[in-house]
Amino acid sequence: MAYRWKNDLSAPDATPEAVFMNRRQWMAGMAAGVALTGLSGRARAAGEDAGLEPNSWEDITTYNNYYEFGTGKDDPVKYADRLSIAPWEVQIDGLVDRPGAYAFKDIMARMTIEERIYRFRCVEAWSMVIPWNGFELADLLDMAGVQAGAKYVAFETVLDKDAMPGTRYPVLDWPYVEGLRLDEAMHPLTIMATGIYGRDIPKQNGAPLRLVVPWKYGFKSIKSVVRITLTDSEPPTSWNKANPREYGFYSNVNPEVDHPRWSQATERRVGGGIFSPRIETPMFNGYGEDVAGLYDGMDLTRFF
Ligand SMILES: Nc1nc2c(c(=O)[nH]1)N[C@H]1C(S)=C(S)[C@@H](COP(=O)(O)O)O[C@H]1N2
Ligand SMILES: [Mo]
Repeated sequence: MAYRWKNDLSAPDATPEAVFMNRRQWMAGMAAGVALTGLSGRARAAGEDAGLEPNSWEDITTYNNYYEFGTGKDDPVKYADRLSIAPWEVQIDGLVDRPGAYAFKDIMARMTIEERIYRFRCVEAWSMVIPWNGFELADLLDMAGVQAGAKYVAFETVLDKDAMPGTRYPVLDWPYVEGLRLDEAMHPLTIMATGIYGRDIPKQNGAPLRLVVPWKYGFKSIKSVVRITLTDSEPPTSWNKANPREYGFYSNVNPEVDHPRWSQATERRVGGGIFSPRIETPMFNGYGEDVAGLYDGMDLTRFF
């Protein structure tokens, strides 16, 4: 299957970046002609794309949005350590055959962890490239058994008021909630991330597992998920509830639909330095070839 390349980042004491570079050399070797079943030409090319040069561990783990810990980009790294993540359970319920509280460690034992190097585009018009480790959300949903009537998937973040100083303020209606249409959730690009650079995902990035939907604005990629509910109607989402004029349910990256207060045509790549030129934002964040078909016939200005 396309996109599926196995995670071989297992060397425990190498620095993440060093392990990662070895991996890239290995990928380059593959591109030079060694056959590997299942790795599509497109995925291979993407690994060598200059626009896919990953951000540093430092950038990815110190410049964060996680409003439960505060609205500053450095609040999550300051406070997220207060959150207890072990043991962790994910409640999977609604229109599924096997509802229940699934222990994170049992989920991990059953999922195939892969590496996905994805562009990540925040609605605030900054971006990064992040080498995630994780598994396809479709595999988790299959484990629970999606029933025929399910059309949407709702997600919820943990709410621990003692550990999360930001939740004392009604910036958003806590807990943070998000949602996807079922076909978006089942798409092979949609993952639950559990790692970055081969290490466990840090708390400020949404430990122990968070959604990543690379063709949508970053706020759809909900962190520290404790509940996944299969439903037959479009679930409420936090930013849409807070400001429906500015944040739609779909929130696909779209350079032609500006935010009411700023342009979405270009973005600032984090880590490039303040004088680095802005780069053009591609439709669907560059994943249109894979996902545009999900929206055939839809007016993406209306369903923004
Ligand atoms: N629970 C929760 N999830 C969240 C957020 C949040 O504030 N709370 N912020 C979102 C936004 S706006 C972005 S851009 C990404 C940021 O992910 P990162 O900090 O790992 O880069 O997380 C998203 N998921
Ligand atoms: Mo964001």
